[in-house]
Amino acid sequence: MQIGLVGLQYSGKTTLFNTLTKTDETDSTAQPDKANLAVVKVPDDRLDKATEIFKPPKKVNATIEVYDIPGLRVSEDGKVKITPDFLNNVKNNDALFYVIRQFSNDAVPHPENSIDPLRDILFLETEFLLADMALLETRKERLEKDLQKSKNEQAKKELPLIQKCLTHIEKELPLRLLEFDDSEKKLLSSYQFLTLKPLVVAVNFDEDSADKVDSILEEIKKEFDKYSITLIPFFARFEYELSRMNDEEALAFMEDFGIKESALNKILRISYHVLGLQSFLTVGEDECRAWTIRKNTTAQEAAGVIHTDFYNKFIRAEVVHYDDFLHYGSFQKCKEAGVWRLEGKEYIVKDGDILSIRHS
Ligand SMILES: Nc1nc2c(ncn2[C@@H]2O[C@H](COP(=O)(O)OP(=O)(O)OP(=O)(O)O)[C@@H](O)[C@H]2O)c(=O)[nH]1
Ligand SMILES: [Mg+2]
Repeated sequence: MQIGLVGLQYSGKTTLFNTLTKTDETDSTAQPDKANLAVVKVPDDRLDKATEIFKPPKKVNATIEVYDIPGLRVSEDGKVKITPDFLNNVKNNDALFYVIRQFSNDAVPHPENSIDPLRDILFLETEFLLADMALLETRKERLEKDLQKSKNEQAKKELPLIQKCLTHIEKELPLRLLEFDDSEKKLLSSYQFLTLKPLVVAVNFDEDSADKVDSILEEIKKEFDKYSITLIPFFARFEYELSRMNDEEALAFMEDFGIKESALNKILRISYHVLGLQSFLTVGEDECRAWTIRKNTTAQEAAGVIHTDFYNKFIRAEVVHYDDFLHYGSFQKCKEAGVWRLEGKEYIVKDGDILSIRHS
């Protein structure tokens, strides 16, 4: 699973990346064209608690990859332009985070020389719509040609789907608003349409404008409600400082500023949700571990995430929900209470299930 940080130059992407990954990649003022990729641990209270109980030498969090893409800058004609390199970088992500600038900082001028989050979001959405439209049109022509030549079964199936997407996108609406059935989703998955990717719009405020957060978000919501986006306000500079502190200092700092959850936690939690992901746990004295799965994953598929052998040789899954485990305190007590179960391969795993796979 990979999240791409996307935006205009100097919107705070690398600052956010450094916060999320606890790395120190040079900010864009020193190395303008460098993209950064890192694996981030997904914070998980349940896993922490399970580790306290079982005391294994090893704790393994679920992970997510974050890709920091160099922002769009002004080209020679004085306008901000989309480039093929940029589009290629954006394509390879499972979800997009638009990092939108709301902070002022004269040392790093906004490429449009003014702060206007609505304009910047609209710019990205429009460019991505146009890129998808061009791809759909090319594909449509290709399929029509194929069908003229022969009775290509694949093309016969795909053409109405491409047409459905084109009709929608010509109304200037992103593809993520369309409903698709499973076979359509499969056909679409090879294209990497940009407006089909789940989207989070992260607006980067400075501490001085904290009192403006609600009104600015409200304005954005009003304008983009129809686009089905998730909005997150954050304070890149401040959060970066916070991520360099030890836990105690950070907690005191957050209390002072009235912040309940760090951006790191909030962003990862929301991304998980937007991506339709959840986790299950495996616990024991050797290792406690959180595993990432999509919603509606079966017990056999979940077993396959641990090891392909577990998928192939799956017999049954022992299942207890984390909440029940915590409530009763041990597997034995869960058995006595009837909340410990043996489930077959079609069982749909729930977020927070503790699994143990029986295999041959
Ligand atoms: N005052 C202030 N400065 C910020 C904030 N966020 C980022 N900056 C500064 O703005 C400059 C650019 O930030 P980056 O995070 O490198 O921006 P970027 O989006 O990665 O830029 P590109 O990679 O060029 O697209 C850095 O010098 C940051 O310190 C903020 O919230 N407040
Ligand atoms: Mg950068």
